[in-house]
Amino acid sequence: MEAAALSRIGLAGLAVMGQNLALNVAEKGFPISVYNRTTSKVDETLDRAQTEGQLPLTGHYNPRDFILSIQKPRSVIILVKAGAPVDQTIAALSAHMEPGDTIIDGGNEWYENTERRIIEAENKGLLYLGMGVSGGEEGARNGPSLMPGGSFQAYNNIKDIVEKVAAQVEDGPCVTYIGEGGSGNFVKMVHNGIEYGDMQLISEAYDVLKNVGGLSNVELGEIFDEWNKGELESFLVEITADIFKVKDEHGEGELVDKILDKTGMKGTGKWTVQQAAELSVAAPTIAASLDCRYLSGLKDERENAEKVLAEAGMKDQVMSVRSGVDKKRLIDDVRQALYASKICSYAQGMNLLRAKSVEKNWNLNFGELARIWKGGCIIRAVFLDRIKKAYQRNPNLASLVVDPEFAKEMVQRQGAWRRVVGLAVSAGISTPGMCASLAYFDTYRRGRLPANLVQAQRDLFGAHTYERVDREGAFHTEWTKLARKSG
Ligand code: NBP
Repeated sequence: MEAAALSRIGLAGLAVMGQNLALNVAEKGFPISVYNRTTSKVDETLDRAQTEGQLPLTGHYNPRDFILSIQKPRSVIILVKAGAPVDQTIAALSAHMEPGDTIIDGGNEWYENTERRIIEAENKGLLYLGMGVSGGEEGARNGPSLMPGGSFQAYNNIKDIVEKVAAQVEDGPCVTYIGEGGSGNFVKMVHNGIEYGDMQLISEAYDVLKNVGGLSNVELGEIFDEWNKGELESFLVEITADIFKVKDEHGEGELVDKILDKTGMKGTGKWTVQQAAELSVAAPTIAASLDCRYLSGLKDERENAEKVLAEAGMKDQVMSVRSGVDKKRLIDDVRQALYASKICSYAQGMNLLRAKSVEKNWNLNFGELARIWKGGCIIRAVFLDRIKKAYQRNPNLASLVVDPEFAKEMVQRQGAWRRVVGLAVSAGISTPGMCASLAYFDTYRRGRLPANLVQAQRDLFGAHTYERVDREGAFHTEWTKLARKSG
């Protein structure tokens, strides 16, 4: 009897991401073996492979048969829940793997877990990649953005596959070798942090237009459609336009108004903010977006606060601000405020990546990162091409804010940005992301800050010493004694 042909690659973990990525790989002409702990998902995937075009996909019901069905050196993608399930899956699969084979974890994994697993794999002679996958279900099926980091040799083993499977943009497939260690997971984590920031900023634009501008959902849908034709063109702006158009099938009006205002999260935004703090990198826009998710979760407390403060005499200022607003101008101002705020948010994300790259010696290529985010992923946007070019012009750019082109754009938009934030503050509509971005801009661009006073305070109560602007050295002053003497 002729032995069945071996598959080019294997994929274990057939939930949303795994199933769709496996079908994508098969559709690109690479025969693939699949496996899942609960075997009904293997059958589901086999059914889909048939109905979606008789794709070259074979199903396996135990780890041994699965591994032995793959040609050597074997490459196996794992797409299971991050954390312990990945270790358990590696243990089950690696028992049947041989030196030279490769494991690729495609989950949203904490980068240090990947670094630990790289060493564990090395001890067995196995190669290891931690590969960020972005784009959700649709991206996995039709072309995600892929961020593989770890063994370069492992990357070369699957390069032909991932380059075909990834989203394609005019300057190539949305995949590149990110760097050593857990760099692929780290980059994916910061991508998600930036995604938090983008979503927060868009929700603030919506809040200001709806409440200060008095715009209806129909108008909002039209405006976001319009914005999606210009500098803000992006997946998130496009889907936001669509959201405003969906009617509620259970009642009057649009569905968006019926959704409970509590945002869920899975942890990558929190990790991003924790890492920013660890590395002493300011990421206030991303942090504001995380804080807003926490506050959104306090629905009952917020409703109570609204009541208590109304009883204490709090008046709603929205109507009085709205009456003085030129709606057309507000819409244009909010577009500009959103764009300028986004630049600052991306500057924070990129600088976090740079700090980590220096710490870990990853040698990240920021232009390439911006390029592979241009397609497939949730933050894909025309604007990323400008970021790519900024880093191509100057790979050592201190901040996107000081790239000559972005600098010009921020200066042009700062008037509109300040008007929007000012109006929102007077109306009592919180715009923490836009405010954080503007404060970041205004702090970063000022040659002199009030940090001199903080240094004086630190020296007064803790003898922490201070430096002077006009002479070298560390100084300490007996502030209280001198103040009392002269006072
Ligand atoms: P889930 O994160 O929901 O995980 C479900 C999969 O994990 C199933 O295949 C399940 O097998 C398997 N699994 C679990 Br749970 N515990 C296991 C164990 N102890 N041993 C073996 N398998 C186990 O799947 P997903 O939403 O497809 O996401 C996969 C990864 O991709 C995650 O890291 C996720 O964060 C990441 N990601 C997801 C998205 C998205 O949009 N969903 C986007 C980007 C990245 P079972 O069927 O036997 O229970």
